[in-house]
Amino acid sequence: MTSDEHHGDHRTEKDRRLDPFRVDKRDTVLTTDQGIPIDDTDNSLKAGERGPTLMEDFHFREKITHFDHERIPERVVHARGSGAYGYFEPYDDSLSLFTRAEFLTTPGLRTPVFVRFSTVAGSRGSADTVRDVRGFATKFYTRQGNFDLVGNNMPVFFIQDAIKFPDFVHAVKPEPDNEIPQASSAHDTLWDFVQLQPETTHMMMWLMSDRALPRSFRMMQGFGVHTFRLVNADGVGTFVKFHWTPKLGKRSLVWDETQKIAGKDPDFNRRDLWESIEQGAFPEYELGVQLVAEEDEFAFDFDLLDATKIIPEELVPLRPVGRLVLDRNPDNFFAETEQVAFHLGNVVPGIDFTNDPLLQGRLFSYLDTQLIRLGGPNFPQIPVNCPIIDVHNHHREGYHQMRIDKGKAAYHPNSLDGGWPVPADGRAYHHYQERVDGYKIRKRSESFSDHYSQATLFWNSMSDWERAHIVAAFQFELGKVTARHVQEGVVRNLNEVDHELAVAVAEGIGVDAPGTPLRPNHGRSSPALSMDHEPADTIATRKIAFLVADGVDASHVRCLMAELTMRGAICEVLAAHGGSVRAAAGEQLMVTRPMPTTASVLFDAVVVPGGAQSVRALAEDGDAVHFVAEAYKHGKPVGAIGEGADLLDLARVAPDPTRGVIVTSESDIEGFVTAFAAAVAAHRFPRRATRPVPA
Ligand code: HDD
Repeated sequence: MTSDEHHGDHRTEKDRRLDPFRVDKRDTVLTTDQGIPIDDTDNSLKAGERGPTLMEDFHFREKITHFDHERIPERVVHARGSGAYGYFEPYDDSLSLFTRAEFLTTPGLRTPVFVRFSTVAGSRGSADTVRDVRGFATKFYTRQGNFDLVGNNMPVFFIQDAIKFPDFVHAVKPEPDNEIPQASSAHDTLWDFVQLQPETTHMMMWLMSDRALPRSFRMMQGFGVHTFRLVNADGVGTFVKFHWTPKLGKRSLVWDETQKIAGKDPDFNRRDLWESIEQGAFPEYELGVQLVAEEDEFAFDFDLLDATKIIPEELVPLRPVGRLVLDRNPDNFFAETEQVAFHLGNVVPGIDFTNDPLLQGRLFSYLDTQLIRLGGPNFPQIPVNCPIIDVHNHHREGYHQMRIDKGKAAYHPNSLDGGWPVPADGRAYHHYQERVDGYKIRKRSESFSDHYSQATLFWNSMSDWERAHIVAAFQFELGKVTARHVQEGVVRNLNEVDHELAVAVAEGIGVDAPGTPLRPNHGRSSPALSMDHEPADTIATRKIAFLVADGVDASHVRCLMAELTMRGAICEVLAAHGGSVRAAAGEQLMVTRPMPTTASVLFDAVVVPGGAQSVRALAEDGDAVHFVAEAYKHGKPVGAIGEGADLLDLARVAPDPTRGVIVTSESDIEGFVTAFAAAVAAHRFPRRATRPVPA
């Protein structure tokens, strides 16, 4: 099969450019790296069958040497990631008033992209569902060169100046003496840093919220975080914030669930991304921008250059620009996802930087890190990193040089090689002409000094259940902290955010609650920050478990599965064993997977179909009872038909159609489908009273 056939008609220019590097092993024989055919790779060359291995065994030496050198340093942060290719397409040309960037302004132009999602703190092999920020890094292979938007799923950051980044990362990473804990912020050093560095407060509110527990990379936002600058053809600049909004809505897991998933399926988010693309359910996001005219730079009560601040959408609305679709998995994880090298300095004409000191520092760090990670200055030649336009300059040599640059003159200007390559014409990148004037000074601007107002804004914008989750998260994390003065320090900072929050956290961890509010809560909120009113309009790619045993009413299962699958859900039949069960009417019902190999935490919803014998058997099976109770506890839709209701009873789950527990008689399957699908679309029912449910 050719690559064209494999990828259908939707091949991007990037995809085509990867072809010469793709290696297909079909119809080949085994060779050494020098091309020498090999017929035995199972036995080393020895002096006698039981004798010592010989130095001259070039195949053995080459094989082992290559193996010994297979690892490269993992990323110092964002080590664990998953990537996918796709394209970006703008809706119209309306941004051309603000930017020369063609990929943002040419309707119908599909720009190839590679996106890498990641967690931040954990090692490359750590679990996906830890409490952490998620990276959302996009490389646009535009016709004007590569543009990298290296963002996160939270719109603010922990620190204001890049010089604090090593301190922050050292604090959040496993502690240096024993390298514990892995991929977790719940430990002394992080919270010590947090209590002493109040600029972290706003970001910590986000990190303690369910934003840190995305159900899927396909169901989380992305943010460029910094204020960047768009520059139009006349050289006029406009401040801009970039936002990605997922088409499937913003959806999160709950904390207990994430911890269990980390054991049951540490690849949960990675698998979800991979499988949805394989199944043709392509993740999609809308790019939106917030634009602020240069003359409005000082129109806000925060500094646009301060990366610990958002621009509330109620002040500057989001303007939709285009859509991002991820439609192809990489062929090789290491070659593509591991070797992709993002860098904030990769900008195209029409996009520029601001003096945000966090952004400025990143402009140094990303290039620097790739040099050590990818072993030298030629990493842009690695296929995933190459632009889709040809590259010409006088860079030469260095480790792993792949280009064979012809000619004598590797310098500019030259006459010997005809002066080539010549300086570009009007297409060239021009830096925004900003007047800069000031004393050299090692000082934070006064305009960066309000660390609490937006943390309060975030808190005020949360619904009741979101606040409860935030309080529980602070209690959990600080409950793991052993240094009492650190716990107290954090509570003191929280009292600057909101008195009730500080009191609730203090009570949970057993330190003295602050007696009085430091100041009245400012009372402002930004509804756009809450996840409580996400549209509940789709069940696409939601995973629904059907619990069955011999004697199940298979007609219900088939009918329900057909209806839910038609709406895009993924239905699986689970039984105590693999293979099939014998249904009530005598026919076989195929089992998708045995229950012991999976768990409720890997599904979005559960249905117990009718069939007296089946439900009796399930009632005897602790796994099945636990499955239902746990799904309920995690706020998931739970459905039962006919006798299925008995299993719910046993799991202490009472029917409550307003809170996602849908129970119906055998005669009203149609009504059940409608109510159950609506519950699945609503995702979770966090307002249930779940404390007494053991699970
Ligand atoms: Fe960073 C990786 C996002 C601040 C230094 N960062 C990295 C990745 C993402 C971000 C998504 C993974 C890219 C990939 O998938 O390969 N980083 C952010 C955001 C920040 C931020 C949104 C604040 C707004 N980062 C930041 C600062 C510094 C760095 C202030 C250093 C001064 N980041 C790095 C790095 C990494 C990195 C060390 C590690 C691996 C890499 O770059 O390629 O250079």
